[in-house]
Amino acid sequence: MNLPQEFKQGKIRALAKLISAVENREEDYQKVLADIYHQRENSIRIGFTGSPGVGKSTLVDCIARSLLERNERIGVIAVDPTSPFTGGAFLGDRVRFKGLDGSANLFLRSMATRGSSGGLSGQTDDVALVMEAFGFDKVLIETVGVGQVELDIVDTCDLVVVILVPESGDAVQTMKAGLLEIADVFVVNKADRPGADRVVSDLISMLAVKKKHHGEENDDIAIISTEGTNEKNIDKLLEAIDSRLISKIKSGEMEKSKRARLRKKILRIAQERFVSETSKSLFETVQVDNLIDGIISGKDDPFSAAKRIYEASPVSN
Ligand SMILES: Nc1nc2c(ncn2[C@@H]2O[C@H](COP(=O)(O)OP(=O)(O)OP(=O)(O)O)[C@@H](O)[C@H]2O)c(=O)[nH]1
Ligand SMILES: [Mg+2]
Repeated sequence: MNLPQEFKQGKIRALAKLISAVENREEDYQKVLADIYHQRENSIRIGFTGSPGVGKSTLVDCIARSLLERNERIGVIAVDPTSPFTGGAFLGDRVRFKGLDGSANLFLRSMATRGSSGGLSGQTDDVALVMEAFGFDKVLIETVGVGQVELDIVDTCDLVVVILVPESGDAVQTMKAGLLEIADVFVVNKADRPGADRVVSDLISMLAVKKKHHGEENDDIAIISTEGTNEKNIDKLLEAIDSRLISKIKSGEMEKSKRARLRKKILRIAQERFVSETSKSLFETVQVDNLIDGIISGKDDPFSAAKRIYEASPVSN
């Protein structure tokens, strides 16, 4: 049986293979993605981000279980994981939730985007797409919150959960404006430790300031204290996620951000193609070594050389 057929029948093996093909940018992967693109039905992507060790995996694990109990099918992507999913709960569940027909309600995939040109928004987006086409109701994406990667998660997810811990106190004060912009739900995890209340009240004041400047739009951004390891307040977190999703859909914000993401995605795909094709043809036609000789001997410089290449190329006309 061929791969697309097995994929359509819900075979986990086919899902894993297709994800690998996408990750490795195998030949024709875009054609395969195009074929399955419209098999997705209203699935939702939720991003979980935060500094290393704040409890992202623990919370993703808890949320995944709760969603499974609601009979939702869940895909999980851990991007650049610094530590593996602990506790073994996921592995155990993966077996337990596996149907007799080889289908599964839970599928976990770790992936490395470090160094890849598409970064988080490229590859992860495509892997999530495969999971959605496979039939998962929700795809949970864990990314370590460092720099741009953290902010890129917005381009991949419908909803972003930003996780802090009591020790984040000072960090909240100096929190990048970007992080405040992207959060749909704030979690203060490890609330069993001292300082959680302080972080919560700092967040409340920051959101109030933001509201003053930007109007009412983030009225329903929840701040939830959790204890991941004790599974405490997971129900509250799930409620906050649910209600934020509903309000984003009702207000039209979801539609708007979907369109914005699609715009970026189309551009990125076209750009990738364009850059790879043009550079291939450039290096086939241009005598680069001659140019280098000219630069080294002092007759030419890299800027003028590049300008001439560009002006001689079909795109400049
Ligand atoms: N005290 C306490 N520890 C917790 C809580 N939640 C998670 N932890 C612990 O914090 C450590 C890190 O948890 P992870 O879930 O692996 O954190 P992470 O954010 O996924 O970590 P990275 O993926 O490495 O960035 C583990 O030892 C957890 O058991 C909590 O609510 N309270
Ligand atoms: Mg983790």
